[in-house]
Amino acid sequence: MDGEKQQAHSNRFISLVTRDTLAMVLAGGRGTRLGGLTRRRAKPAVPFGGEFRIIDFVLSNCINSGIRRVSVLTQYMAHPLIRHMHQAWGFLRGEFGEFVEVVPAQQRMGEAWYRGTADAVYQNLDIIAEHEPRFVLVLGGDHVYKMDYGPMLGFHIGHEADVTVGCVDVSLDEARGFGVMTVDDDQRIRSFDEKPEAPTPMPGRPDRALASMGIYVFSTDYLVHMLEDDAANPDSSSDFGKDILPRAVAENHGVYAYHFNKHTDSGTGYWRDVGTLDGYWNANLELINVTPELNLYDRDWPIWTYQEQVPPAKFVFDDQGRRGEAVNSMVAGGCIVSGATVRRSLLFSSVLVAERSVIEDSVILPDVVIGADCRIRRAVIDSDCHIPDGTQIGIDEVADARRFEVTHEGIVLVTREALNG
Ligand code: ADQ
Ligand code: ADP
Repeated sequence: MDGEKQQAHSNRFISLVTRDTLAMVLAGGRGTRLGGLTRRRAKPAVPFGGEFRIIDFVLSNCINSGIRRVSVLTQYMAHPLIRHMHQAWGFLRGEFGEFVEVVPAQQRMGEAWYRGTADAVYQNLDIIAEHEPRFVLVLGGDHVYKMDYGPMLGFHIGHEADVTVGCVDVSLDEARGFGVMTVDDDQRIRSFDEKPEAPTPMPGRPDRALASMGIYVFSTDYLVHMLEDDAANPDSSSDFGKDILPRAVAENHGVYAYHFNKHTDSGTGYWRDVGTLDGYWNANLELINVTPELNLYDRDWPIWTYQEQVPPAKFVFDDQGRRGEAVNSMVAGGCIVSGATVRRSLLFSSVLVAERSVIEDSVILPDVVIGADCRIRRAVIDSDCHIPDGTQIGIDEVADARRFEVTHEGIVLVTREALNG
């Protein structure tokens, strides 16, 4: 093992390790804090960044890290996700033992659907048995980030860990929504509390806490042992954050923290939990900045996805000679802006904006039609919405609140249900 510890930092070694890793992506959660955006699709299938879906980021991380055996575990509202997976992620070659596969919840271990995240993996232990990987990388399917998992696997081996938890530092206020840990000088986790009321700050950083990213490297034998034990305990909610990790720490197993921010070239590292509508709106509009933290132009780290073939975006004068334009905005293919103005907004594919409308600070999902003379500010408009001529959104708070979901930061979510209801 000592030799291996030393090798853990060499690149060749890491490529062998990533090849001996199976990733299991948890993509079944509902994501209720995204409100109407997840009423008919699981959160990992929510569109993001003009042409992607949230799950594309974690899957691209796997492929770009050299992990080419990936099972995506689905449950809630899986259909849009499954369709997207087939369209975008069917390109790996089965004959080389590579795959990105969608696993439906199928009650393999009895009558029950998945109880928690650990149970989702437990009910699919046969996939692990079939592939016999040395390591299992458990990943959440609902974060937007760029991360090379190779160094985290190297860290796991270098520390002879049973399980390694990816973590980031966040404000104490944010920390209440995450698993929060404390570590010793060797990065060994000494306490782990899921969503604590009063998060413990980091030493010397009274305003920050170390939060779990919900991603774990497990040595396979250890994972199997922990999950089988947990399954035999009727009092467990079978969740990694609530049950497995606190128990592993309490029983003094080798539980280590891999601090993502510190291991990136910039020392910061882009990672966003787009779990709330405010967070979702903000993370999308951040992409419009001149030098956004998330660089989608990085040829060394492509984000793979599926996009329908559509013509390039088009900006035209209307028949009265009014200019159609978009500034400080990103506009995907298939869009037409005719005699209308778009500012500081992100238009996904095939959005039509008609004469004299003005759109500002908004995120418009695919296939939306915006009629003439509309005024739209600080909104997220779900796919397939048809906004009638003359509609005002984000102008009159009281009127908005009567029809739509409005966040406490004043972002208006427009869905088909709300428009038609
Ligand atoms: P949460 O995000 O609150 O906290 P959870 O809702 O369990 O945890 O979701 C974790 C992942 O599992 C998500 O990707 C979700 O889609 C998926 N998931 C949930 N239930 C599932 C099921 N039944 N089947 C398949 N997939 C399912 C977790 C950790 C925290 C950590 C945060 C980071 O528990 O410790 O801080 O992630 O966001
Ligand atoms: P996603 O945006 O996640 O891909 P789609 O917008 O493609 O989901 O919707 C999937 C299908 O459901 C499409 O055929 C779409 O026209 C239809 N659809 C969208 N919104 C609704 C709705 N509110 N009620 C019924 N069907 C809808």
